[in-house]
Amino acid sequence: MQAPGGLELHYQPQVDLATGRLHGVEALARWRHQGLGAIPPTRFIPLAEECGLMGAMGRWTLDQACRQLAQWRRDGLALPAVSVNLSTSNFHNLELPVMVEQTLACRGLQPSDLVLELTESILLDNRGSALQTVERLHAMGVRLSMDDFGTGYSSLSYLRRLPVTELKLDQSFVADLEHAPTARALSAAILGIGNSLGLTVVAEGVETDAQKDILQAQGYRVAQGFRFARPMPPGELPDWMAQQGMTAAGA
Ligand code: G
Ligand code: MN
Repeated sequence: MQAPGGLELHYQPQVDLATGRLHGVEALARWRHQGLGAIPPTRFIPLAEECGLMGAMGRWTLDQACRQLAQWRRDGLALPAVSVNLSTSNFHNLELPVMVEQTLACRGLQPSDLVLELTESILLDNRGSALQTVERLHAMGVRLSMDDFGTGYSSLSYLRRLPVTELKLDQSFVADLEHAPTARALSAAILGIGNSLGLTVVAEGVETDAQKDILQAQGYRVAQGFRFARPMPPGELPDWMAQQGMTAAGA
């Protein structure tokens, strides 16, 4: 599948704090424009949305991330899963589950190899198609992760309606952990919610040792952020893993 001009995926490791192993990698879109340089996702995603390009972008991202995971595994890397960010409009497409199934089959992957990140905004639309799509994906065995958890406007009741298996603690909480007792209390509370619902909670945007230590003391198992690695081009991941002592398949 051809990449929309200048679009590429970088990958950021998610680290299991207890074992030091990889929990997975998150695929993050980057757009390099010939004249304008690097354009941040906060700018090009709304643009793509406006231009009706999100369908094409979602398809490309999904295929690209799956292709890359399969390639890394052929290269002998032990990578449990890849997380892909899809937009709310992608989840409104009732053909998404079939597309995911075909992509996984085409790349020789299992549904459990894929995590789809969504935001609670998928429930703001009451057409019901997003919920249907999400339920079908869940039934197929694809895992769903709630991104930016703790920052939205809706009530917690959406956790009862969406079959997610993972919450991602928003990086704004992590940024304040060292200095704001409220942020610490909220991150502990969010882990409590996750634990009591049997969900994995991933702390995002971990930049410092102090943040990592606080999260670990609170019982967080998985963290992601510059403290461990920046999002990197796929060619750099094998070296990063080797430096961390994460080399052989199944290790
Ligand atoms: O929406 P989502 O949470 O998936 O976006 C994650 C964004 O945060 C990515 O664009 C990624 O590059 C960025 N990011 C990843 N790790 C860190 C970090 O440790 N600090 C900051 N400030 N940003 C990060
Ligand atoms: Mn994300």
